[in-house]
Amino acid sequence: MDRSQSSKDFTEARSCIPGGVNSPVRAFANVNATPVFYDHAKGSHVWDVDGNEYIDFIGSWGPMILGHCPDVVETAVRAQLDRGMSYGAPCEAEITMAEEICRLVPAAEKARMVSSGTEATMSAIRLARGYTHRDKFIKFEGNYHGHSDALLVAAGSGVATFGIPGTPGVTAGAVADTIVLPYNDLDAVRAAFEECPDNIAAIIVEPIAGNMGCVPPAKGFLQGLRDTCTEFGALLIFDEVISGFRAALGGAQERYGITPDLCTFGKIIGGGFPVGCFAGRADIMDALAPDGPVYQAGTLSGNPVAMEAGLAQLRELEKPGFYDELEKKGAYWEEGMRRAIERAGVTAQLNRVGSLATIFFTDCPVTCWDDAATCDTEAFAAYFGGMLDRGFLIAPSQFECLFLSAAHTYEEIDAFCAAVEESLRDSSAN
Ligand code: HOZ
Repeated sequence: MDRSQSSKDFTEARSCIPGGVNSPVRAFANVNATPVFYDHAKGSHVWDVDGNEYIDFIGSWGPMILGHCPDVVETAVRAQLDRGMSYGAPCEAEITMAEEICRLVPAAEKARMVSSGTEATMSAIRLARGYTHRDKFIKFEGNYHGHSDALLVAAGSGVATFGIPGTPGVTAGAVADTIVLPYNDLDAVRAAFEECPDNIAAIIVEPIAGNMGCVPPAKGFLQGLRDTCTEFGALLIFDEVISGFRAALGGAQERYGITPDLCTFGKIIGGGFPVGCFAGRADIMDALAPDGPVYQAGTLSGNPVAMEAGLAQLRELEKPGFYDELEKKGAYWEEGMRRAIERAGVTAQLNRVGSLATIFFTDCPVTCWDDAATCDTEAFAAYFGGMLDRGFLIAPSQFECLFLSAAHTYEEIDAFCAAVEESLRDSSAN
């Protein structure tokens, strides 16, 4: 496959953009490849600047649950463009969006919009600290909550991909109150609270981890977090930037039946436009300015184009049977993948929750970061290269998810699994 124009673009990009990319994982640096520069995308397909066509299983890292550029979202965006692009002032679409979120998400009694997942989690932590008058919070190894200072410790996603132990620029002071514990380890959570019973403001957790690859919560883990927070007067924050409106219409909290105090969203609720949101119990949310003392603000927050795009997408997700069909496709993908792995004779683990999945190149089940870290990332890189050359886009890192969308057909999933078998055979033969 000729990708010479992508290579030229990457060289040019490196001269004016650090690393040639605006987000590190996109650089393909850990899969021994140069990035594909996209030209356009529609449904489950992407075309690059060399004219190559791919079936895409990245889906912009989650937002494109209907596939790229769905007609309903495009129509809503075009209609809004006739009325303005950014107001920096209240508009009715913001109310509709907040009402939708509060209707669909169990924990949400009030919601505030921001412009990215990073802003949402950063603001939720500040709110939790301001509300509880406590300083410390717990996060889990391999969970990624965006790149704000206090949360950038033992993080997943690009931090895990590039093996960055700590980030210069994040001061010791900024992370002094961040307690980092292993995912799925309730004993460690209990011990942290016993050591510090009165000063932990919150636990923030990806209820389905999606940034060390897909790692489901162990049975009882989320319930245990809920109970411990309640016992010690701390707040439970679900970071549903990935799982929100994907694991179920009401997110992981609906899927597992555990209601956090606060939750964060992004990706899907923007319909492909930059969006974030944090939501939760009204008495906590009311501590935000202007009603309360906890400050948070943003010029593009509640941007009308993003609101209309997100609302158009949410209306599609609410149609009867949407999640049942997505679940069915996920199960079909998993069956095909298990067959492909077996036929290729390689050792690998498959984790899947609904339309989120990861193949891990390791012989141990992956339930936490220490397990994920045992993966053979060179084997992943070879698999990635084989898939790319066969016209399939998957996340360029062992520590990210594969995203299925409603636009993927069963035939495309069959073709994907056949390509997996070939790629695995090729890479294990070399
Ligand atoms: N941290 C993001 C995925 N978990 C990266 C997204 C991107 O590069 O766009």
